[in-house]
Amino acid sequence: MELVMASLARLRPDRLDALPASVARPTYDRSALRTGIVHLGLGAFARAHLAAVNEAALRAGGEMSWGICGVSLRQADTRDALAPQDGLYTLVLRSADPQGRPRQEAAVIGCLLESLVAPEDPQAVLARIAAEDTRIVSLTVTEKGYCHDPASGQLNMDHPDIVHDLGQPLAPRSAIGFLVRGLQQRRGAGRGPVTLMSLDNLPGNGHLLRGMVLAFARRVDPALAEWIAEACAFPCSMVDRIVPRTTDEDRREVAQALGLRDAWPVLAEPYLEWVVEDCFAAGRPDWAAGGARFVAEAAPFETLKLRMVNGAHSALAYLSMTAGWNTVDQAVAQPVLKHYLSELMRTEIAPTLPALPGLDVAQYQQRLLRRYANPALKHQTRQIAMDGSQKMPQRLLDTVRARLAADQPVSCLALAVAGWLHYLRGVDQAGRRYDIQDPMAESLAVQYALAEQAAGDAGEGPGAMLAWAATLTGFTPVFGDLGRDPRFVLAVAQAAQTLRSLGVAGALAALRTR
Ligand code: CS2
Repeated sequence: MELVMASLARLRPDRLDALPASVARPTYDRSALRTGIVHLGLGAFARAHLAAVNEAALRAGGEMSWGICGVSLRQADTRDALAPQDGLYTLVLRSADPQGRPRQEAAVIGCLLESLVAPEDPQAVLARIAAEDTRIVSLTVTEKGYCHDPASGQLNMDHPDIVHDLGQPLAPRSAIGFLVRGLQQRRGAGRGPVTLMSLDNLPGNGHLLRGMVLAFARRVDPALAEWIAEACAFPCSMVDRIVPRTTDEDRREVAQALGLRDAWPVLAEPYLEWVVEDCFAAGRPDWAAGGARFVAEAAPFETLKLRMVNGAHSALAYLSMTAGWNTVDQAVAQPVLKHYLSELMRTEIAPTLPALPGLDVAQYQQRLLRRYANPALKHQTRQIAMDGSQKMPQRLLDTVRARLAADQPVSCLALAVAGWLHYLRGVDQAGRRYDIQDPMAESLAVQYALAEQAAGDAGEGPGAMLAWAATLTGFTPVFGDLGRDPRFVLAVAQAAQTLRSLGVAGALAALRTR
């Protein structure tokens, strides 16, 4: 197979005519496209979401000033893969028909005009942000890319990248550093304001980004901070599309479908949602042509999505890591887990959601379970399990807070939280070890060891798990003050106890019979 791959010609603009007719491709004059969007964080998600919607707007005859310059903040691998293809890549939407037969739709995306690698040439990135033609700077840098304290949402001024960037105007490392230093150059050159648009899974992502940017800018130059606050826009948005990491197997399959070799295609589910606040400082593309919805306030949509899609995803991922279920479809094929997720959503998450006109929560939940069950995605539970410290607050703990404030039970949510804590042991039920990938991995390991010690000191019996849960939920960077609520600590202790004594399937079944 490798030989076949190597012998195939590479995807390139002059070879688009060789593609099978079923593969969509740019229908606009790519050579006339100019860069209006600088995107920080050129991962698979941005290429399957923002770029796909932007491409649809161009194909629908949109303005030719909205090409994208993608920036990788760390590695050169995406640029290295895409540069020989002149930025072209394939987006494959995968699903299965009701009989489970795979279905897919492929499109070559053309709106990525340039890829930069920030550590190689930070000044080129700053120059792009400051360029006359740039009107939107968007971000998918994941939760940890904001260098904030997950529980409080404040910029962490002691974060090594922030400390570094405050002293390095021309060579920042963090997204926040690039934004502020780029805007500083922009203002210095007398250019107009831009829109700064976060597309990460964080509540009030626009407000959060604004807070981080202004906190950093105030340290650099208060007048700059004032200009940004007055002139730039920070729309919040809810983004939704499941995009698993591309594997070599995917590369081979895409090559077969294309008859050309694409070094980095992206695979995604067909489902896509993007609800974005219509406040832009310097215009925007007509993304509605690609399925985006413009609203006055994105908050209720964000809460719905973060609590349902991401909350249930994280619950599933941690329990699956312990149980040894490797992919999301494999996990939801377990009746006990599927039942648990339904109950979690129906009885504990849904009642905390803000009202959204026209939303049928039961239908949303059913569709979500079908999306998880998509057998063509092979979405790894370990991918979702990453960076739990950054994800827990908005995905599960805010929901716990809302339930406790209404004096409602939290047993399903507590099982998800206990699932995360249990996962931190780094070993599954069959004794297989895995790495904890988390920016707070070290502190979490220390806290975990303290919890084990506290449990040991408390001796046999229920007191042991209570001491364990109290120590772990006392980790304030993630739990804030939630660890001081005895109702929560008790619920987590009970859930952790059942996980330990009955295993994942047993604990899920026990919850069912309660
Ligand atoms: C997932 C999300 O990796 C994760 O943590 O929960 O990336 C999820 O697939 C998307 O947010 C779906 O829109």
